[in-house]
Amino acid sequence: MFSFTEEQSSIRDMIRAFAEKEIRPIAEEIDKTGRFPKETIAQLADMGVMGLNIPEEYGGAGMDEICKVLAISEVSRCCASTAEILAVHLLVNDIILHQASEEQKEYWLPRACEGKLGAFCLTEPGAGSDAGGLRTKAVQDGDDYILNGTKVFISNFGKDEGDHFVIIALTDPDKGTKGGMTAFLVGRDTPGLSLGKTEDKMGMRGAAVSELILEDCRVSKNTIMGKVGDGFKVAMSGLDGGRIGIAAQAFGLAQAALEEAVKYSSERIQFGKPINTNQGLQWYLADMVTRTEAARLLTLEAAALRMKGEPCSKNASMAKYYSAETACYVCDLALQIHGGYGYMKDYPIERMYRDARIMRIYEGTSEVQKIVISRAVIKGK
Ligand code: COS
Repeated sequence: MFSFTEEQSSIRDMIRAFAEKEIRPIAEEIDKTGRFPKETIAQLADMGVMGLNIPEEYGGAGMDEICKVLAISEVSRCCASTAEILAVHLLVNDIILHQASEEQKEYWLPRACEGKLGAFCLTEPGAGSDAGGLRTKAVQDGDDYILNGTKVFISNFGKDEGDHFVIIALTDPDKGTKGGMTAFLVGRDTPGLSLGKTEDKMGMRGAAVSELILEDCRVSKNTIMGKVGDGFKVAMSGLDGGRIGIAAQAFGLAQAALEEAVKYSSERIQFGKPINTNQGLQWYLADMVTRTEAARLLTLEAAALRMKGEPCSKNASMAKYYSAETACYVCDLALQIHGGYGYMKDYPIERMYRDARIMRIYEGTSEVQKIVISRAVIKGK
């Protein structure tokens, strides 16, 4: 049993109440229309949630990693798309906080707290699981760098969405992941940075995901975060925190699907009795709740380690892997319990089933998480 501080419990309760009142009622509509919930993001910013992991001196709420997990999971319990927007934004906040210069922090962090969205740009057409295979180049020209390349599947980027971008680019192609990549923090208005194709997705339809195109995009050397050559480490250590966020999103969604399954199976009468009086179905529910709880505890454990500044890559990957698999497992069984009705758009489980599927893929597939976990365990970490 994890015991929470007063601050952690109160953020969880506050966000649960807000999500029930404001997010759940529009979850179906934003899924159907693919509309970005900008009013929700503005409300979350007003509540301090968009700057949750930013210290008060930059306009944030100064909360810890456990609060982040609780916030994302409570939002996800009502709408996974909205939780994705929040999780990616908090990942970018975290990278800026830990890697940016003081000048960059003073400029970008207060904006982020106001709800101006951050996006993380690592993936490319030829660099998915092999993130080190990216081709976007940053060539130095005096005090500037010229960026050229294409980033794909960029969450929080759309026609009207996305304010600032963490971009990982090659500064020394010969060195690759070993000192050849650099992280840049670039604003949307930078000439040469443009919006490509916006994706039409199976799930997470309220969250904007697009291509980002860089064509002779000239940026000052002051946009570099961390040291030249440290970009892959910036990306990977940022993803440690990001994966904890996605794990939270995944167990929050699993919790939601479990609740739908319990409700439906209590009300649905077949053979003259509620279907949850059948032992086969009870065993489904037992597996669903046990796995959801295990995912939650793995995620909180990873968050607690990260909060203490201890190495957490293995734990973040275990949490992300297990939570994502659990979200898919629980949504699948919850749909099965709903029978034919679960396949129809009249019940929320149909949306949850689609939303869950990406969780085994983004911010590192389950297979990539297993690479990270096994490498750590072989090294005795
Ligand atoms: N924190 C800090 N540094 C890290 C790190 C971490 N979590 N993980 C790796 N690094 C460092 C390594 O220490 C190494 O540097 P040194 O040679 O100085 O030690 C460097 O980064 C290269 O690491 P590695 O050799 O492990 O890189 P690989 O090319 O083998 O890639 C995987 C490793 C597969 C784990 C990585 O490419 C990955 O995570 N891929 C998935 C990408 C992803 O999640 N994409 C989603 C994008 S957001 S939707």
